Order: sequence, then C-alpha cells, then structure tokens
Amino acid sequence: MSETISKEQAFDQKLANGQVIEPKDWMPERYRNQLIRMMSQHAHSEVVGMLPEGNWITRAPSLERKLVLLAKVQDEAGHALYIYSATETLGVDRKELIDQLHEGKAKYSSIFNYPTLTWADMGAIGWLVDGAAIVNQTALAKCSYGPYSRAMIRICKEENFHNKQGYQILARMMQGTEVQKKMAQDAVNRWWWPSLMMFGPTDKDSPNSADLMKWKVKLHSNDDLRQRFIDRTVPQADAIGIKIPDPELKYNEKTRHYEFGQINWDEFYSVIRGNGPCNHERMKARTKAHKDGKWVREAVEAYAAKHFN
Ligand code: BYC
Repeated sequence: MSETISKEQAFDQKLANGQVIEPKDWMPERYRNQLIRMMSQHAHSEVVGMLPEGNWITRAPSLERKLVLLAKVQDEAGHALYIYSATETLGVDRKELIDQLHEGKAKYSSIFNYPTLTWADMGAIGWLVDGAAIVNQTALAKCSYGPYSRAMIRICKEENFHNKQGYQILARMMQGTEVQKKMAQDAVNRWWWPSLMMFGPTDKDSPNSADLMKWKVKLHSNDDLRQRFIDRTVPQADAIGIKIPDPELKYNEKTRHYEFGQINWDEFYSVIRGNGPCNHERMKARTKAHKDGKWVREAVEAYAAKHFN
C-alpha cells in the first residue's frame, strides 16, 4: 500500500537521499529565499570582482600577462552570467537583483572593497582570492540545488586556471629582484587577512548557516572551509618563499592543521556595512558601467524582438 506523503516530506526525503532539487520541484519558501540571497550575492561578487583586476589590464607588464588578465576578467563576467541565470530559475528577475545591487540593498563579497595598488596584487588575488573561492565553490558544486551546483562545476574549472596564474605571478616575482620580492610580499601582507574573511563570520556568528547546512546548500561550515584554505595555502607560500603575515601561525602535529591568529572581525563588519576602503568607488564604477551600457541592452532587446519573437 503506498503511503501519501506531504510536499515537505518529499522535499526532506530527497535531501536525505542526496538527491538534487530542480527548479520545478516543490521547495519551502525559505529555501528558495535563502538561495536567492546567497546566489545573487555570489553573482554580484563576480561582477564587482572584475573591477579591482580590470584596473590593471592597461598596466600589465607584458602582452602575455595582459592576455591572461583579460581572459580572467572575462571569465568573471561569464561566472556572473551563469549564476544570474541559475538564480532566475528560482523565479526572480535578474533586473530586480541588479537593481538591488545598485541601490546598495544587496551584498557582494567583502574582498572586492580593497584597493589593487601594484601588479603583485594581481598575483595575490589570483592565488589567494580565487584560491579561497575554489575551496568554497568546490563544496558548493555538490550543493542540493541543481542549477547552482552545475554552474559551480564549470566555474571551478576556470577558477583553477585563475589560481595558477596568480601563483605563477608571485612565484616569478619571488625569483626576481629585491624590489620585486618586496612587492610580492607586500601584496600578500595586504590580501591575506581579507581572504580569510571571504569565508564569512565564525560559525557561532553565522546566522544563515544552520538553515543552509540543514538543506545541504552548505556542506561545510564557514570555519571548516577557512581552515581548509589555510592548510592548503601555507605550504604553497613556503614553496616560493612568501611569509604569511601571521605571527601566531603554526602547524599542530596532532590535529594536522595550522593554528592561526585572530581575524579582525570589526574590520569585516565595517567593510560589509559599506565602510571599506573602496566600497564607494566600486559602487560608483558599477553604476556608471550599467548606465553607460544602457544602449547595448537596448540594442540586444531590439535585435531579439526583431529576430526571435
Ligand atoms: N562578504 O550567515 P553568514 C570570486 C554576510 S567571487 C560580504 O555566514 P552565509 C571572484 C552574509 O551575506 C566569489 N558579506 O552568511 C570574483 C550575511 O549577510 P545577509 C564569491 C558576507 O550566506 C572575481 C552575513 O554576512 N563567493 O571568487 O551563510 C574575481 C552573515 O554571514 C561575507 C561567494 O559568494 C563576505 N565575505 O555565508 C576573483 C560564495 N561573508 O545576507 C574572484 C557563495 C558573510 O544575511 N556564498 N557575509 O545580510 C557563500 O558561500 C556564503 O554566502 C558565505 C557566507 C560563506 C559567503
């Protein structure tokens, strides 16, 4: 005799069986809204994330470096498009999400509110920022929402290229002159702590984690992923002679993890509330780009109306 189960029970059972939720499946409103929040923030981060690196395209030190950086920044635009599309499968309009960003109502990753002062920052961003993103996104590639997890699989492949090109920039600089070595170290000194903040507040201060973990959107906590990033990154720093700017960093033979110093959470909250070094500049550049791109959107719409309707 088949037992009828409620929509909620069917949803819970799917999650318990490790099945993926697809757009047409029933889902609790809170699951939908949490995904819209997190995925749209992620898409916005990819868009705003183009600005600090885009700033260096015209100043790349060689044609080869310029080509690589151009390709990387274009990849970030692509990531935003995949994630906006995935978010739209939840029944929300992309324009609405983008308006929220421009009106300062939506968040984007804290990391992109720091300035890129030298060429070595391109190395530090690729190595540390994309490195942190890979750790976070490799986990999200197995999350419970199908369109998001599939977008992550492709994005992670590209992030690996980004990560390697950043590491290679720094490795090369560390084999160069004293000035180049100093520049590479200075970039890491400035990007290390903000990269650790990318994983979000500590588990005890993370209001969204309980729901997201219950629903298997997050498979690991903020602190677990941060630790994973540190454990894989410190040996990479050692290999090229970069010093991690944390006097308390030490390897614990028993736990087989690195112990690390205090993250400045006051700085993190100040940045996400809009008071980081470049928040204002980033939003100004983004809203200007949107305004300047109006004719392109109109042309695309006119073309689509003529040829596809
Ligand atoms: N920055 O409860 P929590 C890239 C907010 S782009 C700003 O732990 P959650 C790249 C959080 O939103 C990669 N805000 O939140 C691109 C929440 O506020 P609301 C970006 C942050 O969602 C170009 C509040 O703090 N990656 O790789 O459970 C060039 C409490 O936090 C941050 C993603 O977006 C932050 N760092 O966990 C190069 C990954 N952290 O919304 C590279 C997807 C926390 O309640 N997102 N907040 O007002 C996630 O995995 C999760 O959303 C987070 C936060 C781990 C970031």
